[in-house]
Amino acid sequence: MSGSSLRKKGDAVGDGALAEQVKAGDVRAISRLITLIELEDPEATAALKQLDGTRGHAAVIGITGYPGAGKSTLINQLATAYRRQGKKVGIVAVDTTSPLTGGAILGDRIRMQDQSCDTGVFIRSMATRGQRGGLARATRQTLEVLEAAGYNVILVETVGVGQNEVEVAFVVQTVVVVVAPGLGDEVQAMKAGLLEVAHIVVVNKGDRENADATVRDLADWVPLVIRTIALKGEGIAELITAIEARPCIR
Ligand SMILES: Nc1nc2c(ncn2[C@@H]2O[C@H](COP(=O)(O)OP(=O)(O)O)[C@@H](O)[C@H]2O)c(=O)[nH]1
Ligand SMILES: [Mg+2]
Repeated sequence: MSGSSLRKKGDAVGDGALAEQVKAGDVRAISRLITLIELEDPEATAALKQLDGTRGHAAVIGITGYPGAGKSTLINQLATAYRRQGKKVGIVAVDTTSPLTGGAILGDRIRMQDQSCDTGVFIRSMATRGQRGGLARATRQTLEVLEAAGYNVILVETVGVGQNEVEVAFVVQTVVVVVAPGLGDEVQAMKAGLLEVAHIVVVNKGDRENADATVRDLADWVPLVIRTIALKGEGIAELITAIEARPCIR
Protein backbone atom coordinates (compact mmCIF):
# COMPACT_ATOMS: atom_id res chain seq x y z
CA MET A 1 0.00 0.00 0.00
CA SER A 2 1.50 3.31 -1.01
CA GLY A 3 1.10 6.50 0.94
CA SER A 4 -0.72 8.20 -1.88
CA SER A 5 -3.39 5.50 -2.03
CA LEU A 6 -4.18 6.33 1.59
CA ARG A 7 -4.89 9.90 0.66
CA LYS A 8 -8.51 10.71 0.02
CA LYS A 9 -9.33 12.12 -3.39
CA GLY A 10 -9.06 15.88 -3.36
CA ASP A 11 -6.80 15.92 -0.30
CA ALA A 12 -3.83 18.13 -0.95
CA VAL A 13 -0.66 17.41 0.96
CA GLY A 14 -0.53 19.77 3.90
CA ASP A 15 -4.04 21.21 3.49
CA GLY A 16 -4.56 20.65 7.19
CA ALA A 17 -7.63 18.40 6.90
CA LEU A 18 -5.96 15.30 8.30
CA ALA A 19 -4.50 17.17 11.27
CA GLU A 20 -7.91 18.67 12.03
CA GLN A 21 -9.55 15.25 11.94
CA VAL A 22 -6.87 13.88 14.26
CA LYS A 23 -7.37 16.76 16.70
CA ALA A 24 -11.09 15.98 16.67
CA GLY A 25 -10.24 12.44 17.77
CA ASP A 26 -11.31 10.74 14.53
CA VAL A 27 -10.00 7.18 14.93
CA ARG A 28 -9.74 6.50 11.18
CA ALA A 29 -7.73 9.69 10.66
CA ILE A 30 -5.45 8.73 13.56
CA SER A 31 -4.82 5.29 12.03
CA ARG A 32 -4.20 6.82 8.62
CA LEU A 33 -1.69 9.31 9.93
CA ILE A 34 0.22 6.60 11.81
CA THR A 35 0.40 4.52 8.63
CA LEU A 36 1.70 7.57 6.74
CA ILE A 37 4.31 8.02 9.48
CA GLU A 38 5.44 4.40 9.05
CA LEU A 39 5.67 4.92 5.29
CA GLU A 40 7.63 8.14 5.84
CA ASP A 41 5.11 9.84 3.55
CA PRO A 42 5.51 13.64 3.14
CA GLU A 43 1.87 14.10 4.18
CA ALA A 44 2.81 12.75 7.61
CA THR A 45 5.49 15.40 8.01
CA ALA A 46 3.01 18.10 6.98
CA ALA A 47 0.30 16.84 9.32
CA LEU A 48 2.71 16.51 12.24
CA LYS A 49 3.79 20.10 11.69
CA GLN A 50 0.16 21.17 11.86
CA LEU A 51 -0.31 19.21 15.08
CA ASP A 52 2.70 20.82 16.68
CA GLY A 53 1.75 22.92 19.65
CA THR A 54 -1.54 21.12 20.14
CA ARG A 55 -0.10 18.46 22.37
CA GLY A 56 -2.19 17.33 25.23
CA HIS A 57 -0.87 16.27 28.56
CA ALA A 58 -0.65 12.55 28.16
CA ALA A 59 1.18 10.29 30.56
CA VAL A 60 3.35 8.12 28.33
CA ILE A 61 4.32 4.83 29.94
CA GLY A 62 6.66 2.26 28.43
CA ILE A 63 6.08 -1.36 29.43
CA THR A 64 9.09 -3.41 28.46
CA GLY A 65 10.58 -6.81 29.18
CA TYR A 66 11.19 -10.23 27.73
CA PRO A 67 8.44 -12.10 25.88
CA GLY A 68 6.18 -13.97 28.26
CA ALA A 69 6.82 -11.74 31.28
CA GLY A 70 3.19 -10.60 31.20
CA LYS A 71 3.45 -7.16 29.57
CA SER A 72 0.26 -7.45 27.50
CA THR A 73 -1.70 -8.84 30.42
CA LEU A 74 -0.47 -5.99 32.59
CA ILE A 75 -1.33 -3.42 29.91
CA ASN A 76 -4.84 -4.82 29.68
CA GLN A 77 -5.25 -4.34 33.44
CA LEU A 78 -3.74 -0.85 33.39
CA ALA A 79 -5.98 0.17 30.49
CA THR A 80 -9.04 -1.12 32.34
CA ALA A 81 -8.06 0.79 35.49
CA TYR A 82 -7.41 4.03 33.59
CA ARG A 83 -10.73 3.68 31.73
CA ARG A 84 -12.45 3.44 35.11
CA GLN A 85 -10.87 6.82 35.91
CA GLY A 86 -12.51 8.13 32.73
CA LYS A 87 -9.23 8.49 30.86
CA LYS A 88 -8.79 7.86 27.14
CA VAL A 89 -6.12 5.21 26.67
CA GLY A 90 -3.81 4.64 23.71
CA ILE A 91 -1.90 1.36 23.42
CA VAL A 92 1.06 1.13 21.06
CA ALA A 93 2.55 -2.35 20.66
CA VAL A 94 6.00 -2.22 19.16
CA ASP A 95 6.75 -5.53 17.50
CA THR A 96 10.10 -6.62 16.23
CA THR A 97 10.70 -8.69 13.15
CA SER A 98 12.88 -11.12 15.05
CA PRO A 99 11.74 -14.75 14.83
CA LEU A 100 11.59 -14.80 18.62
CA THR A 101 8.57 -12.52 18.66
CA GLY A 102 7.14 -13.21 15.20
CA GLY A 103 3.41 -13.66 15.39
CA ALA A 104 3.23 -12.12 18.85
CA ILE A 105 0.98 -9.33 17.71
CA LEU A 106 -1.96 -11.52 16.85
CA GLY A 107 -1.78 -13.08 20.29
CA ASP A 108 -1.52 -9.64 21.84
CA ARG A 109 -4.53 -8.43 19.88
CA ILE A 110 -6.54 -11.33 21.21
CA ARG A 111 -5.36 -10.85 24.76
CA MET A 112 -6.09 -7.13 24.60
CA GLN A 113 -9.53 -7.84 23.21
CA ASP A 114 -11.17 -6.78 26.46
CA GLN A 115 -10.34 -3.27 25.39
CA SER A 116 -10.88 -3.33 21.66
CA CYS A 117 -14.64 -2.68 21.62
CA ASP A 118 -14.20 0.28 23.93
CA THR A 119 -14.04 3.56 21.98
CA GLY A 120 -11.99 5.11 24.78
CA VAL A 121 -9.13 2.76 23.92
CA PHE A 122 -7.05 2.97 20.75
CA ILE A 123 -4.77 0.00 19.98
CA ARG A 124 -2.05 0.12 17.36
CA SER A 125 0.82 -2.21 16.48
CA MET A 126 3.89 -0.59 15.00
CA ALA A 127 5.68 -2.37 12.19
CA THR A 128 9.43 -2.12 12.53
CA ARG A 129 10.66 -3.65 9.28
CA GLY A 130 14.04 -4.02 10.89
CA GLN A 131 15.18 -0.43 10.48
CA ARG A 132 17.45 0.87 13.20
CA GLY A 133 16.60 4.16 14.80
CA GLY A 134 13.51 4.58 12.63
CA LEU A 135 11.40 2.72 15.13
CA ALA A 136 12.08 5.19 17.90
CA ARG A 137 11.24 8.08 15.57
CA ALA A 138 8.02 6.51 14.27
CA THR A 139 7.00 5.66 17.82
CA ARG A 140 7.71 9.20 19.04
CA GLN A 141 5.65 10.66 16.19
CA THR A 142 2.82 8.20 16.90
CA LEU A 143 2.81 9.38 20.52
CA GLU A 144 2.52 12.98 19.28
CA VAL A 145 -0.51 11.97 17.19
CA LEU A 146 -2.25 10.22 20.08
CA GLU A 147 -1.47 13.07 22.44
CA ALA A 148 -2.89 15.62 20.00
CA ALA A 149 -5.96 13.41 19.58
CA GLY A 150 -6.67 13.71 23.29
CA TYR A 151 -5.49 10.40 24.72
CA ASN A 152 -4.66 10.92 28.40
CA VAL A 153 -2.59 7.81 28.98
CA ILE A 154 -0.47 6.07 26.37
CA LEU A 155 0.96 2.62 27.08
CA VAL A 156 3.83 1.49 24.85
CA GLU A 157 4.67 -2.22 24.86
CA THR A 158 8.17 -3.15 23.76
CA VAL A 159 10.12 -6.36 23.88
CA GLY A 160 13.21 -5.39 25.78
CA VAL A 161 15.66 -7.18 23.55
CA GLY A 162 18.04 -5.24 21.36
CA GLN A 163 19.13 -1.67 20.91
CA ASN A 164 16.08 -0.68 18.89
CA GLU A 165 13.80 -1.37 21.82
CA VAL A 166 16.06 0.28 24.34
CA GLU A 167 15.89 3.44 22.20
CA VAL A 168 12.10 3.36 22.43
CA ALA A 169 12.51 3.66 26.19
CA PHE A 170 13.78 7.19 25.64
CA VAL A 171 10.54 8.41 24.04
CA VAL A 172 8.39 7.61 27.06
CA GLN A 173 8.17 9.39 30.42
CA THR A 174 8.15 6.35 32.63
CA VAL A 175 9.86 3.07 31.88
CA VAL A 176 8.35 0.03 33.58
CA VAL A 177 10.42 -3.12 33.15
CA VAL A 178 8.44 -6.30 33.69
CA VAL A 179 10.18 -9.48 34.80
CA ALA A 180 8.84 -12.88 35.74
CA PRO A 181 10.25 -14.66 38.78
CA GLY A 182 12.90 -17.28 38.48
CA LEU A 183 14.36 -16.25 35.17
CA GLY A 184 17.82 -16.40 36.69
CA ASP A 185 20.16 -15.73 33.80
CA GLU A 186 17.71 -13.40 32.09
CA VAL A 187 17.42 -11.25 35.19
CA GLN A 188 21.21 -11.17 35.41
CA ALA A 189 21.43 -10.01 31.80
CA MET A 190 18.75 -7.40 32.38
CA LYS A 191 20.65 -5.94 35.31
CA ALA A 192 23.38 -4.97 32.88
CA GLY A 193 21.07 -3.43 30.30
CA LEU A 194 17.38 -2.86 30.61
CA LEU A 195 17.29 -2.33 34.33
CA GLU A 196 19.50 0.71 33.84
CA VAL A 197 16.68 2.49 32.01
CA ALA A 198 13.94 1.28 34.39
CA HIS A 199 12.15 3.75 36.64
CA ILE A 200 9.95 1.03 38.06
CA VAL A 201 10.50 -2.71 37.98
CA VAL A 202 7.50 -5.00 38.13
CA VAL A 203 7.94 -8.58 39.26
CA ASN A 204 4.86 -10.07 37.63
CA LYS A 205 3.52 -13.59 38.19
CA GLY A 206 3.66 -12.85 41.90
CA ASP A 207 1.61 -16.02 42.36
CA ARG A 208 4.75 -18.04 41.70
CA GLU A 209 6.54 -19.26 44.79
CA ASN A 210 9.94 -17.78 43.87
CA ALA A 211 8.51 -14.28 43.39
CA ASP A 212 9.71 -13.08 46.82
CA ALA A 213 13.30 -14.04 46.08
CA THR A 214 13.22 -12.18 42.77
CA VAL A 215 11.77 -9.05 44.44
CA ARG A 216 14.53 -9.17 47.09
CA ASP A 217 17.22 -9.74 44.48
CA LEU A 218 16.10 -6.78 42.35
CA ALA A 219 15.48 -4.39 45.25
CA ASP A 220 19.25 -3.93 45.59
CA TRP A 221 19.54 -2.80 41.99
CA VAL A 222 16.60 -0.59 41.14
CA PRO A 223 14.76 2.25 42.90
CA LEU A 224 11.31 0.69 42.98
CA VAL A 225 10.13 -2.91 42.72
CA ILE A 226 6.43 -3.75 42.63
CA ARG A 227 4.99 -7.25 42.74
CA THR A 228 1.94 -7.93 40.59
CA ILE A 229 -0.31 -10.78 39.56
CA ALA A 230 -1.47 -9.33 36.26
CA LEU A 231 -3.77 -12.29 35.62
CA LYS A 232 -5.80 -11.36 38.71
CA GLY A 233 -5.30 -7.59 38.64
CA GLU A 234 -3.28 -7.65 41.88
CA GLY A 235 -0.74 -4.87 42.40
CA ILE A 236 -2.18 -2.74 39.59
CA ALA A 237 -3.35 0.03 41.94
CA GLU A 238 0.14 0.17 43.50
CA LEU A 239 1.72 0.37 40.07
CA ILE A 240 -0.57 3.24 39.04
CA THR A 241 0.29 5.11 42.24
CA ALA A 242 4.00 4.66 41.56
CA ILE A 243 3.62 5.88 37.97
CA GLU A 244 1.70 8.96 39.16
CA ALA A 245 4.46 9.78 41.61
CA ARG A 246 6.88 10.24 38.71
CA PRO A 247 7.48 13.77 37.46
CA CYS A 248 5.78 14.63 34.16
CA ILE A 249 8.84 15.36 32.09
CA ARG A 250 10.10 13.82 28.90
N1 LIG B 1 0.79 -17.28 36.61
C1 LIG B 1 0.68 -16.08 36.00
N2 LIG B 1 0.67 -16.02 34.65
C2 LIG B 1 0.58 -14.80 34.08
C3 LIG B 1 0.48 -13.61 34.84
N3 LIG B 1 0.42 -12.57 33.98
C4 LIG B 1 0.47 -13.08 32.73
N4 LIG B 1 0.55 -14.43 32.78
C5 LIG B 1 0.59 -15.37 31.64
O1 LIG B 1 1.86 -15.31 31.03
C6 LIG B 1 1.76 -15.51 29.63
C7 LIG B 1 2.42 -14.38 28.89
O2 LIG B 1 1.70 -13.17 29.12
P1 LIG B 1 1.77 -11.92 28.12
O3 LIG B 1 0.96 -10.85 28.73
O4 LIG B 1 1.44 -12.35 26.74
O5 LIG B 1 3.32 -11.59 28.17
P2 LIG B 1 4.16 -10.62 27.20
O6 LIG B 1 4.81 -11.48 26.17
O7 LIG B 1 5.19 -10.02 28.11
O8 LIG B 1 3.25 -9.59 26.62
C8 LIG B 1 0.27 -15.63 29.34
O9 LIG B 1 -0.06 -16.98 29.23
C9 LIG B 1 -0.39 -15.00 30.55
O10 LIG B 1 -1.65 -15.52 30.81
C10 LIG B 1 0.48 -13.71 36.29
O11 LIG B 1 0.42 -12.74 37.03
N5 LIG B 1 0.59 -14.98 36.80
MG1 LIG C 1 2.89 -8.97 24.68
